[in-house]
Order: sequence, then C-alpha cells, then structure tokens
Amino acid sequence: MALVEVKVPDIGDFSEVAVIEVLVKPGDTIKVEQSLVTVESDKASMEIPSSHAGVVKEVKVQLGDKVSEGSLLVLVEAEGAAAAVPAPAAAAAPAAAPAPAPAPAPAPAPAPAAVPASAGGLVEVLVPDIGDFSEVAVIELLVQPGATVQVEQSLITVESDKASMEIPSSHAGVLKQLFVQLGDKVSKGSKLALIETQGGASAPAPAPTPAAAPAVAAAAQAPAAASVAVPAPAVVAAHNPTVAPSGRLPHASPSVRKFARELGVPLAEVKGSGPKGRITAEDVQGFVKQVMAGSVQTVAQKAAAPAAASAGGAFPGLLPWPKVDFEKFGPVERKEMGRIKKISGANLHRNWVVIPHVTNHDDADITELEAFRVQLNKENEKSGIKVTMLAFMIKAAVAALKKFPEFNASLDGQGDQAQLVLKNYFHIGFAADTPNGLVVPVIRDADKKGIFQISQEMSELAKKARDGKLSPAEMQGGCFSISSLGGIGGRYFTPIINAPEVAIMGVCKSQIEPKWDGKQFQPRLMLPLSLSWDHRVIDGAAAARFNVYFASLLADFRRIAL
Ligand code: CAO
Repeated sequence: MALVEVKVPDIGDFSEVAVIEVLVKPGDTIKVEQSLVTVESDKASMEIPSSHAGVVKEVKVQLGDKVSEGSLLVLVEAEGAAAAVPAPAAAAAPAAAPAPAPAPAPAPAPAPAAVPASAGGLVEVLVPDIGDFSEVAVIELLVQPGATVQVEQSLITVESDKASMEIPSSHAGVLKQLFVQLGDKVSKGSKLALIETQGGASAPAPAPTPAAAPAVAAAAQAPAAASVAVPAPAVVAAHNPTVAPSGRLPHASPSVRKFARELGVPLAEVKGSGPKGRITAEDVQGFVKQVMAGSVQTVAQKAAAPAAASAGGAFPGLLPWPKVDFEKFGPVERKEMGRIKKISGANLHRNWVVIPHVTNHDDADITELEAFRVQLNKENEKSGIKVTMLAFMIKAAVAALKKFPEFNASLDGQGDQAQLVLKNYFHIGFAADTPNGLVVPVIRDADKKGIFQISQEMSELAKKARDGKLSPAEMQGGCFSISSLGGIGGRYFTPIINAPEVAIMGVCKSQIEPKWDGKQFQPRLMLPLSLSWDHRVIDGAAAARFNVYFASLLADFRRIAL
C-alpha cells in the first residue's frame, strides 16, 4: 500500500475553477474513474475522476476552493500501488478505461461543424469533434424548426455520465430540420440539423476556435482513465433538460442530472439547496419523497390530473368519461363552475379517492337535550344568541376526541414513512352551505369555549361564509368536522373526510321515533349520525365506540362534565 496524490489532470485552458461538490470523504473506498469532485466554470461543469483505486486518506479541497491543473485533490492509499505519485494527466489508469479527453477552453468548445447539403444555401450541421466521447445522449433540444439561429448558438445538449455539453451551430440562418430527438445517441459526425443560411449562400463551416484546437489534439493523445472525464464542454450546468417554472435554469452536476433522469424527476422543479441554488442528489431524493408523500405534485401530474379524471386515465382499465352531445337530446345551457365549487370539488375528489372511507351510522336520543336547548333559547331570547344543536355537537365532539385521540390526528407521510400526528388542540370545523358552494369554517379551541360562545361564533362564521367573506385562516387548522343537514332533512349520508383530518360526523334531521323502554314504546327525538373515518388510521371497533360515546353525550349532556 502506498499513498498516492491524486491531482487535477489536464483540463485544457480551464484554471481556477470552483469546487462545487466534494463527492468523497476520508475512509471512502474508491474505484478508478470514480468522481472525486465536481468543478464548475461559467461554461462547464465536470466531475474529476480518480486515477487510482483505494481508500481516501485525506481530502485536500473544500467547497468553494479554486483548482487548476495539478491542484492536489485527495490522498489515496492505493491498492497495490507503487510509491510513485502519478502525474496528473499522464498517470493513466488502465488503458481500457473509457476516458474521454481533457477539456478545452472556456470558449464554446466543440467547434461547430457543418457540410454544405446543397447549393441552395442549405447546410447540414454535424456533431463536431467532442473528444473521445461517442454515443452520447441528446438530453435537450434547444431550438425548434423555424427558429432563426446565430453562429455559435447552442442547438442541443448532450450528456455522458461525467459531463454535459452544448453543441453549437456552425451557421447562422433558419433551422429547417433537426435530425435528432431527445434520447438519441450521437457521436462525432452525426447529422444534427439542416440550416438555410442567411443570404442563401452556403457559408463555410467556421474553423475550429483556437481554443478548441488543442482540445482535439489533446483528445487524440489523451491518456486513459486518470485524466478529466470531460471532453469539450461548452455550457453545462447552467443548462438542463427543462427550464424551471420560474424561468431559471436548473443547476446540477451531470451525475445529479443522470440520477434525476433515472428516477424520472423533472429537475427543473427541484429546489436546489447547494451554493447558488445548485441541485444536489439529496435535493432530488427529497423531491421524490415529497411527491410520494403527496405533499408535492409535479407539473406533469398537475397537468394530467384533470385529463386523467375525465378520461379515467388515473385508473387503468376504467372506461373514459362519456362524452355526450347533450344538445342532441334537448336545449341546454352551459355555466362556469364557481371558484369555491372548483376548489372544494377538487379537494373532495382527492379526499374521496385517496382516503379509504368507511361510514358508521347510529342514532342519538336528543329528546332531553332538545328540550333543554329550546328552554335555553327562551330564557336568553333577549341576548340575541340562538343556541343551536350544532353547538352541543361541537362540545360532544371535543369530549369524544379527548377520549379517542386517534380521531384527533392526521397522517403525515406514506408507507413506512407514515407518522400519525396527534393534536393537543381542539379546533372543530362545520360544513356551511353557501350560495357559492360548500365551505368549512373552524371554531378554534372549542374545548375552552362554552355553548353560548360557540353558538355566537358559529352564527358569525356562517354569515361570513354566506357573504363570501371568510378568510383562509378561518377555514384552517381543523381537527374534526361536523356536517349538519339537520335543518334540511334526510336520514343518513356519507360525509367526505376533510383531509388532513381523519374523521367527520354527518348529522341529519332528528325525528320523533317510537323507542321501546322495556315496557312500552316511548316517543323519542332521535338524531341520525353518520361518522366517516379513515380506515388507515381508525378501526371499525373504535369508530363504533366513538359513535356510541358521542350519542351517549347528546343523550345525557351531564356526561360531558365527567
Ligand atoms: N334536526 C332537526 N332540526 C334541526 C337539526 C336537526 N339535526 N339541526 C338544525 N335543525 C333546525 C334548527 O333547529 C333550525 O330550526 P328553527 O329555525 O326552528 O330553530 C333549523 O333546523 C335551521 O337550522 P340551521 O341549519 O340554520 O342551523 P344549524 O346550526 O343547524 O346549522 C349551518 C348551521 C351553517 C351548519 C347550516 O346552515 C348549514 O349550512 N348546513 C348545511 C351543511 C352542509 O351543506 N353539509 C353537507 C356537507 S356534504 O356536502
């Protein structure tokens, strides 16, 4: 075993390039060709591979350091290596290693190449000499047919596992045809584009820039593995397959972009946490986790959602949504859906599809409670506050949530990442029917409020809701919701859980029903209850107990105090 200094090899005219990623740490076992650091200039990003296999003893550079050819990167205890320290570029590892050529100048590197295609001013642009790289993948098309391009304007981006580069146009003119598509593999001489040159005459291909020429020469002599793994990069990290929604271009090293591509991650949508917003492998992983947890949707998912919903595309095998020419059957009129309906509709749809709902039905005997409520309202007529049955139900819900804490919870994350968030506060939402659609205002800290205060707040929030004046804050933070159709009618229904809550109580119109007391039938005022619950969090037995307890509180409200 011997200590070997691994240095920055010949990277062409690049010097004083910043280290933007350190990819190894002391103790790591590395292989020949394994990338050690990523460096970046304003024109290129490249990973510098190791010339030796072994164990990293010391990393001699830090993020932000500027390095040039010959800069010491790491000390490696090389496997079976001789004590000699290899020269940066010449210290080649196995000749078979597919080492590309050293990088050239910061100028757009691959010298544009072209051949006249015809006498009519049409020229074919070819992939120029890009060093030892061949069969590199086209990852980005930067122009479309019909576009006017300038000499040196980048036409496509190609990428290997170690570097990315843009291929510039050799001619100015109108792009008539692109011969490549995303994913195609190209090499030196591959036909790239057909350009109608300005003025109609076929312009000669510009000579390779002086900067690029040495690169070609260097490529020819390139020692194998130990040298830099970048041929003739033009602009790299500053460009990526897609432009971010913000218009900014995602910023990531070739390996990170490769990683993102393998996972199908749209890099343009990933927020970079590195210097200058650079996207790291951890950022890509974090993005995947968020998408899997459902807390983030990709642009493509968002775009696909309406189509999928209407076409049944989200559920393979489902028939597409029927497309009917309604006018054929009679006169119709079309109406835009209101904003609230659209928002609540989308939320309800997601909740219904995502949450495994089960609904338990029960009845509460509210004979005494209703009599008490009527009496209270009579006594307090002058106060202007009308006590509603819903206010009692909100208090009963608080008591039941205290007794069954898993109902006062939310799921955070999915699969083996999932956690149950148990809440130590009691904010109760109630569904309010408004001319614009359904909204759910929230009574905060209902555990700390009395029946009168809750009744008053409810009436104020319900009025605000009907007037369209509820603020978003007044609809947030709910732990559990109650949806009362009692003022309208009906027997039972299946309320949809208001995510991220895990249960909702639906109540319908109370009615006098004959109830057997053991000796005879008694007329009792019965309130129908429909409790929907999330089966990922709650079991059927717990739901039945919750309903029984809730009903027992309404049947004898003194139990609340127990
Ligand atoms: N059984 C019998 N009568 C009931 C009752 C019940 N469960 N609940 C309320 N009532 C009575 C009230 O006592 C009141 O009668 P009076 O006028 O004689 O006093 C009348 O019905 C109207 O009550 P209300 O509905 O105005 O008041 P509320 O406190 O019960 O409800 C609110 C307030 C905002 C929840 C309600 O107006 C509302 O919007 N409900 C619809 C909720 C909804 O759309 N849910 C469906 C969601 S799923 O799509």
